[in-house]
Amino acid sequence: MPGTPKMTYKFTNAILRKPNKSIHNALSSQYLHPNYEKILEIHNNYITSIKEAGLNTILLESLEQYPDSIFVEDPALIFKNNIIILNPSDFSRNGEAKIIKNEISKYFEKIFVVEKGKIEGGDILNINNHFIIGLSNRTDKLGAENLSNILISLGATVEVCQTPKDILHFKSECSLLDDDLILVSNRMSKLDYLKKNYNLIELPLGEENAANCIRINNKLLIPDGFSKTEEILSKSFKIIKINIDEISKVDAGLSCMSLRW
Ligand code: CIR
Repeated sequence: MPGTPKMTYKFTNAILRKPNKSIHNALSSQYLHPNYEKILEIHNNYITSIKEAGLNTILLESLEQYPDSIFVEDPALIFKNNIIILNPSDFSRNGEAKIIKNEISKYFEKIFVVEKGKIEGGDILNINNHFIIGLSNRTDKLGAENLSNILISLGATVEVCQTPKDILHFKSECSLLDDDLILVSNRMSKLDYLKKNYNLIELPLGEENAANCIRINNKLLIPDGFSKTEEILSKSFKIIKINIDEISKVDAGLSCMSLRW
């Protein structure tokens, strides 16, 4: 049973973005097109759940020109009340970084920008003062190195790992449950760095799409429809379930729809 929540998931605020109709044309490895009305419903449930977990929410205006822009986790990272603007790799997403910088800088003490290389928030797992950055098709060595330099200058430690092939983002198949406990898919469970340093809960086979959860204070938001995962996690956590079917069509999970601090 996890103890009192510690820093990494002790949040008071969340930034989200209103859904855009152009999400119909968001990036999708399966070439699927989500329905805007259904996305709105998921997003509303998500906001309600985040509030239920105790957070104040800041809702940014929708950006029709950026189909993937509700996934605010990818262009920015928050650490110790500082905002670090990242560098999304896909051409269709890269412009989100500059816009979110202008929108949210006012909430933070200092602003940093990763100027070189490519890096997206989905590839960054934060565990208290430590960060794991997963190299992937969206995050390259230069981006990881530039972000590492910023994080180290702010007093953090960083480990750069390789995200297993064919997984979009490092956090697509793992989530922090507690300070030393990570939920992982079978593929992620084989990463030496995770095996060596953390206790891992491995998802039941066939339920890999439940891997992206969010621990917020004493609640754990998990995707609906994964009964075996729910059974395991509900033994230790207060669960809130959210249907993510429509955002799964564009390879997204729960963490990508908010920035929390
Ligand atoms: C993309 O391919 O960029 C979006 N369709 C999904 C982004 C998901 N973001 C995340 O997992 N952090």
